[in-house]
Amino acid sequence: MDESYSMRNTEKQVFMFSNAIVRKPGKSLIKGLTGANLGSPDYHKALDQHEIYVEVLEACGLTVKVLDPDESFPDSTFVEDAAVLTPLCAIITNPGAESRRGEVVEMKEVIEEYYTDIEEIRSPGTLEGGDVMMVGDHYYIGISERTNMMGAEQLIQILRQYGMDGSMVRLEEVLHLKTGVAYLENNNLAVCGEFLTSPEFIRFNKIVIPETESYAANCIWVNDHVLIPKGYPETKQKITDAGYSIKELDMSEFRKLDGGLSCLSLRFWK
Ligand code: CIR
Repeated sequence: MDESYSMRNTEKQVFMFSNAIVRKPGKSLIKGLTGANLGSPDYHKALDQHEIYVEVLEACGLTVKVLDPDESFPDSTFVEDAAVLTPLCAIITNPGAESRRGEVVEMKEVIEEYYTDIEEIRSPGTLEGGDVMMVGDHYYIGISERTNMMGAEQLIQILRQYGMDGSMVRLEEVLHLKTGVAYLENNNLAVCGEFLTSPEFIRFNKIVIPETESYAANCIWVNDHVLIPKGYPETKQKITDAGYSIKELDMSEFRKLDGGLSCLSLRFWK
């Protein structure tokens, strides 16, 4: 077992991410899936925002592998959905969105550079990484339009083989689980909308994100910083009050495609 991982469990120590994988948006981004009704993203603006995203991850201490754009998959900049990376193994997903299924082929090759233990979610199971929230060695899995029970069951089986575990959370209103909830370590959960009353999350200290700022519920903890989207003052105040150092990023173009901060990277420890 990975030494730092066992330390996490026995001493309740949070350990830091060392790496991230991202993919630059391609011009085909404008054809990405969306239910947002906010218009088409501006490709050049998206590229600039993505570049800053990478710089911020680097400023948080991560080594970032930047993949070239893949024009054949308009949503492929949202790399989070193609894999679930744990300290002990990587799981290649099987996206529920038909147009995104092929993204996993190249992602698997990239992940092979870092992991030897690689598992896969197989049809008819579907699973997207945006539906998977890691809390220590437990993974909450959203049952959504993209992730079905069979996909979630497969993931739980895999996690158990490696001494971890998972459980399912049903969602009705948002795209992915992490559209509405973010674990910020230290038992703190940023939470919005339908997840405020989820029995699964009763044990956490809740940082309640107001409905008017629901997009900001997709924020990410990166090595004691919390990255939040720019333009959400109440969220900024609440997370600052919880003791975190905040980094704000303009996410306007990715928001037009229902994409948030977590979706743009796979963050891990290799
Ligand atoms: C999609 O609908 O698949 C993309 N337009 C957005 C994916 C966002 N990913 C995520 O929340 N993990």
